[in-house]
Amino acid sequence: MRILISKFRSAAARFAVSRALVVAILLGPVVGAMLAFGAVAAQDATNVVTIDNFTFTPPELTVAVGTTVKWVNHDDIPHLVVNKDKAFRSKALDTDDSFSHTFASAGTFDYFCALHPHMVGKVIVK
Ligand SMILES: [Cu+2]
Repeated sequence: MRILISKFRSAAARFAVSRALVVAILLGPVVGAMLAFGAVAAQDATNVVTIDNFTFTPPELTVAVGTTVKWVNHDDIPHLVVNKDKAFRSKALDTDDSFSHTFASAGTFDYFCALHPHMVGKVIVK
């Protein structure tokens, strides 16, 4: 009887180990996908300029050549993003609208809002 119980216990232990292995195998890609998503989200966040209360944040952003910068308007009135040297110009951005521009060459890109010219910002591309 005692032998029977110990056999049962070791079988149960084996089952627990193999079940843990199955869970690990199944969760592997999920965890990997979550990590990849987190990395993409983090990268996005660094290249976003938000518009809140008539202010570009951050007012000055430094990025590498080839980076796409995205402006998002959180105000409940429209804003435009216009480069002083006409390298880019958004349409009027309503609440939660966004505008993206990819910077293909190095330089300093001063921009302002065409509707509220006191709103200014700068992207430095290195
Ligand atoms: Cu504006």
